[in-house]
Amino acid sequence: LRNSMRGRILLEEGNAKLGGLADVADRLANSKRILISACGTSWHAGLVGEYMFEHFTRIPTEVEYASEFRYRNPIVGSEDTVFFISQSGETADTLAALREAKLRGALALGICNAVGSSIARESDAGVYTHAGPEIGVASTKAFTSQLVVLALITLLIGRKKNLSLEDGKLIASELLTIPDKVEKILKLNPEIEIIAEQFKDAKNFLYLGRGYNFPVALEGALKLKEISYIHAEGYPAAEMKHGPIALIDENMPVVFIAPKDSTYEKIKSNIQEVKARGGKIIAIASENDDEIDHLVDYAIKIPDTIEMLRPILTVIPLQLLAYHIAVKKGLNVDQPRNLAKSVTV
Ligand code: F1P
Repeated sequence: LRNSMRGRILLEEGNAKLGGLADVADRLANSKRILISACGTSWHAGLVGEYMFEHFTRIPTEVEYASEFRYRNPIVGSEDTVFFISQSGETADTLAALREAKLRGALALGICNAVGSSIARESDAGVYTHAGPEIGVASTKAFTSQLVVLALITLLIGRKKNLSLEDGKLIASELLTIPDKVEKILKLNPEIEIIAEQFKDAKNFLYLGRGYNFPVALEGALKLKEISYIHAEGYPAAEMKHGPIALIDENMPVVFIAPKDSTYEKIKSNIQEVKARGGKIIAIASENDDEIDHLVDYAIKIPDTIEMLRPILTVIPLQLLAYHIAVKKGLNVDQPRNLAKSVTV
């Protein structure tokens, strides 16, 4: 995270070589469309990137599983930029999608953690997240670093496009506050461990969020699945009524990503709907939110930031929750069964 912050500072000084991205910045900013292609956790980072890019740069952006890219004859060409996000830089589907996009003339940009990896080498340009080696199979710090990089890229495109100076300054100054806020959240570890104890025997979990909190819900569910083998689903909170609500009873813990943002009022009604059906509720909430204590069983209160950077903070308690549940079940969190660090076939 701090390495990415250094990138931000260079960028602000106007002399950045953000992993070579500055050289292609004009083509990127003039793209007709941005596609983001990735797998697993990196795909969830891509979803956050879609929200950031469309919100601040107004370039139409789509996110796609790299594992589907080559099977659907995608319409991609020289006016498009395709980002390939991969912690390992070796994921076979992401690499195949990259080759396909390059063949079709798109600008192919990589966001990778592993220096010198195949995706990094074959991209036209890109950014290293420099999050350090991921020891465990499940991607965690790579995810938060990918989000920081996507915010930096939003700033880069924004500088070339229509981002207001005010917005730019706000994003840049908020980014500098993130490392201290992350430290504060990590101090909630004992509290999260106690919550994990209550839920370690659950058979299913639901994760819900709206807006920027939706990809975080997906990622929270994936972390739990990957390392604790508990079935978990992430949904946009508004989709709850279109199916998942049928699953809710006293045996279904529901995790709401519920910071005090523009989605808060709607999320509160979803919380009430779950409560009325006896579901146990854990909320990731803002540190100044006293109201939520009356609505949920457990509220994990974290420092706040601006909307686009919030996923960097809200995901951390979810990573810790999955970690503690897995440890309490006696599982090896670094080497979960059936999962490979790099899916190279
Ligand atoms: C993608 C990914 C990871 C997941 C696991 C399997 O990897 O799905 O998100 O945690 O390691 O692979 P990558 O392309 O980001 O390296």
